[in-house]
Amino acid sequence: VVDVVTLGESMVTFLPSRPGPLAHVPSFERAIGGAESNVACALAATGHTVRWVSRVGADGFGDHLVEAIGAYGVDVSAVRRDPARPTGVYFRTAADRAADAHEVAYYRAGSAASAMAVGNVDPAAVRACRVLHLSGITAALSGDCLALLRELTEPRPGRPLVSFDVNFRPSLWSDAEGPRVLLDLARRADIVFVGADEAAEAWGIGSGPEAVRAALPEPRMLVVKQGSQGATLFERPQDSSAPSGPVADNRSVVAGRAHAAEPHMSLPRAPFRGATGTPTATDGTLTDNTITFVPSLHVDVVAPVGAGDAFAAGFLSAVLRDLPARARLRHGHLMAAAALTVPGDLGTPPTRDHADRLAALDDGPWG
Ligand code: KDG
Repeated sequence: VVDVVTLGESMVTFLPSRPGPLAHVPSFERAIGGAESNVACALAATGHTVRWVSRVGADGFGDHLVEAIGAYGVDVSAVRRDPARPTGVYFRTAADRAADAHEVAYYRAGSAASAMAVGNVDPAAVRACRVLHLSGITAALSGDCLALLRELTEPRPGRPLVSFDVNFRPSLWSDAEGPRVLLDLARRADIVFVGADEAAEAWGIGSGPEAVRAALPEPRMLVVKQGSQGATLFERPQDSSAPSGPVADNRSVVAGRAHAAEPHMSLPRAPFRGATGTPTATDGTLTDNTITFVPSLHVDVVAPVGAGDAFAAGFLSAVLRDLPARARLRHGHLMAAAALTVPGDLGTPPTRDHADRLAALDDGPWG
């Protein structure tokens, strides 16, 4: 049983040699991307056992992804090669000061990863973990991929803790159903990550964190990322009446959590136990939540892409180590800062010891 399994498409990423619109970029440098493998690499770099499950083409780009992700210490033995379909690639621009939006050009339709399906992903490779991390990108790749995510998030005995990053990519959704599909998947997860702006865009709700929680009350932990402001964690107390399931390796991912056989969609509401942090929750759906806000670190942002994945990795690392709410968010911010300050998706995260020391400071970066 590894600490974390992530499942999703990785792509060879082409980073521009200079800022500006795609039409004006003369050359690109090869790197690796893919939200779920980014999470895997960051977790492996910080000392966790991680497996990345996917499909890539039987081509040179597939070789490169498997080698590069494996070199981070990620177990890539469950990655399958598809001789009939190519590895996806994408190009992106770097924002210049005049226009801070960047362009992304995906070449991934019909990719090897888009053929991931219930019938070709080894269930044991996906389930033998403490945390299974998924994202909404996979849901957009194909009907088979969506069916796979639905299967993996099905509440059932023995299900690992499911972590879900909404990752709404409007350009990947050809129909208007995307936001609804993502909401339904998020509702089945134990831990959800979503940007406040992303939630507002997808679900047409207010972008305040409380509005996001009101739209998504089910996950036990909901992290609403508020860009350079910070991140808010909403956490419901664990329901001690939930039956513990037959999982042999039922170590406390979160202390005492009976995580095996919970009917996630129908858990009774736990009684109000007060909130730390923001005591502003007057909405009835928030009264059983503990709410913790931690501001972001101030860094000179080079490229924001990959920061959300790094945040998820830092947070999950702290969940796996049973750290309290504030430390979980701080570890998320510390990992995100490493990704924000490099052009590619993957920064060099602080060592675990260093991150623990930084997260424990009372002022300094958090002041
Ligand atoms: O989170 C970073 C990813 O967005 C990037 O690596 C590409 O996975 C990717 C995607 O589908 O957008």
